[in-house]
Amino acid sequence: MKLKTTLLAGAITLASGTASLAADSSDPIVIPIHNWSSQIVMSHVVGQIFESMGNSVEFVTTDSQAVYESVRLGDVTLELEVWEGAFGASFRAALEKGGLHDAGDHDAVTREDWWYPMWTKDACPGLPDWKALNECAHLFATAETGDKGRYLDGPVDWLKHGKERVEALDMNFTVINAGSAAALWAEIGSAEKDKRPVVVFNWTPNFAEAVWPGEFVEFPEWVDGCDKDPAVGPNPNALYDCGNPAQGYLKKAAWDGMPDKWPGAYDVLKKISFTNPQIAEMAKFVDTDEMEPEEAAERWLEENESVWKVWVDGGT
Ligand code: TMO
Repeated sequence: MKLKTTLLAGAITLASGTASLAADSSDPIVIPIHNWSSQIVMSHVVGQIFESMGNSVEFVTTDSQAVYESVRLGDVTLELEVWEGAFGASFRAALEKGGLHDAGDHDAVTREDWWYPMWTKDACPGLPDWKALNECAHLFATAETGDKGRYLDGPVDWLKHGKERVEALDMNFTVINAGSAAALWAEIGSAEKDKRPVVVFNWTPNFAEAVWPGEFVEFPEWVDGCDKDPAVGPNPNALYDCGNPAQGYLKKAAWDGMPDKWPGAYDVLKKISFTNPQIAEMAKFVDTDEMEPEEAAERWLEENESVWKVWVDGGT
């Protein structure tokens, strides 16, 4: 069977004159795992697809910024969720150094920024404008933040530059970093009981949008260079004086050595494209339904064969 496949592959190569269709290496494809649910479930979904093709897969838990250096060096094979807002800068820096490449976009459109559940707007009707938020800062004051408003930002490795933005826009807020994604959901959940105004870091696609209707704060629109050139954005002397991209990309990235070492898996990686609802559902299985990520991935694959099987066998 193996011989026949190889011969057939050889014939196709000769006929088409394209790259070799050699078998994938038996070394494990190394997939990184980070600290938010959709990325963990998606990584297991794709890992299980690769395993179904006969590949071996290894998962490693890594920092979500440092991972681009690891992919560039080939210590990690790929990254499935390159969010423009959080990781665009690290991804671009690694691209410039060389060793990793853009393996295509997901269908999903992403946004990551300051966000509030809708009841917050009852107390601060000028929202979603950031200046209105700033005028309402006292509504968000806590014992911890004194007369400043409290903004609960994401874990530090998501590098949201919340503190820099507060300074650049001269806002009356104190930025606190959550220790985990779960701490963000706990903050919204506890505010829900008495409809206390809160503003926290959030993103889409995510399970949260189905649980708590809400909106992103509208900051000065993102302009390329806002994180590199002080002249860009409303404050001529500061970086990070813009919101994150409101229509951000979600990319896949791969080590440059992947196409040669695992051509079959690489071909599938290139075809993989998840939508906003698919990604939100992956997160929901874990964050709402409390499934283990591996179990959530199995369930997703079972229920979505028509989505992923075409990536593997071309839909035949
Ligand atoms: C990187 N994240 C999706 C959590 O903003």
